[in-house]
Amino acid sequence: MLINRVELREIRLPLVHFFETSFGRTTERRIVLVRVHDGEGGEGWGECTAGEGPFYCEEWTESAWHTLKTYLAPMVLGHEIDGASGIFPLMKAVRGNRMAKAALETACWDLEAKRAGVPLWKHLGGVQSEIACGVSIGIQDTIEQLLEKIELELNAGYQRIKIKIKPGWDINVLEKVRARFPEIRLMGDANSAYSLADAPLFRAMDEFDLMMIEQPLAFDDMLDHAVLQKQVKTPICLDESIRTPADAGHAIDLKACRIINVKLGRVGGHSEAQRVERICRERNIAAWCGGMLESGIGRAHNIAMATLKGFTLPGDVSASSRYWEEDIIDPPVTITPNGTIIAPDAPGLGFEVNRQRIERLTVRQEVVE
Ligand code: OSB
Ligand code: MG
Repeated sequence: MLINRVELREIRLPLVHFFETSFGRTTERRIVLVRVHDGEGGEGWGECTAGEGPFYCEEWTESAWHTLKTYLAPMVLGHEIDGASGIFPLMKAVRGNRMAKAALETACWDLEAKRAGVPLWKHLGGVQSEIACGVSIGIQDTIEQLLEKIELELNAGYQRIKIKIKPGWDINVLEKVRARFPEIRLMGDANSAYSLADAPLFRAMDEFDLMMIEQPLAFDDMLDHAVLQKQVKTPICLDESIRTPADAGHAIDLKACRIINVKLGRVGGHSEAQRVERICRERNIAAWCGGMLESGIGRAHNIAMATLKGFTLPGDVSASSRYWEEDIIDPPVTITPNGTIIAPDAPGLGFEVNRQRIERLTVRQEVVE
């Protein structure tokens, strides 16, 4: 296989409801899409999961655009490779920038699966034809609004509820949510809003019987998380801290977490995600698929990844309609009444990319050949 053309596009896509975390509020996504061509009529699509600013991690829409255009696309173009697993190594000279790399790498996986005529999830080695889904609910203006949202998502069938927490929107909120919904699978995600000095707060959260608490401490830390995990019963789940398969191994060695959130962009694409999944599976650490407010293309890639055997807990992969008035794939992603998504049968991503709609949403475009 050989990539002879890489197309970059930035689209703007307004969210149906703002999404707020401890690091800020998003109302409109700026998404970089990548389309790769093999010169034989084959193409594949990928999505960059970087945010609009460098707040979740160092990457953002603008940095990914320039990195893809200036460095990554030229490194990949024109090289004969055995398959999509050969793409990540071609980009080795660029350090970090894994979300930019993943956008290109995942596009090549879609292309390869289409060339093979098989659904991407099977091509990756996925074994679950139906994946379990949860939702991530952002910080709301009032607790009443949050409770209403939770009710709505539970009625839709979602299997677990994650709420975002930050100082001032944590214990008080969890207490009310737990009182109203005593039985549900519930968790909190802090997006690094706390420090070890807050250990007593996390000990107090033990009484809410949370499935896990996600990334309570610094985005680049493992040692403090290991200290905190010793002091609390609730499992710690790492998100931001796990950027590579080596990170996953180190976090497990250090007992910094008991659960890992795997994000395709954060680890650099499908090949690296497969390695993280394998480490989790072999070392009995539960893994689940995280989300980054993806459009349909990134969402379809997440679904494919989440069919791997090690993804044993409900992910943050949910229906298109929770995010978008109209998605850029057809059909949009929907969930079953049991809170699952059925992996698609069609080759590659398994959803039709709506080019007309993408064309209308595009604010800039670049072709690297
Ligand atoms: O920490 O998991 C996170 C969204 C943007 C940045 C970070 C995170 C999230 C989510 C949303 O929780 C998950 C989703 O619904 O896509
Ligand atoms: Mg998170």
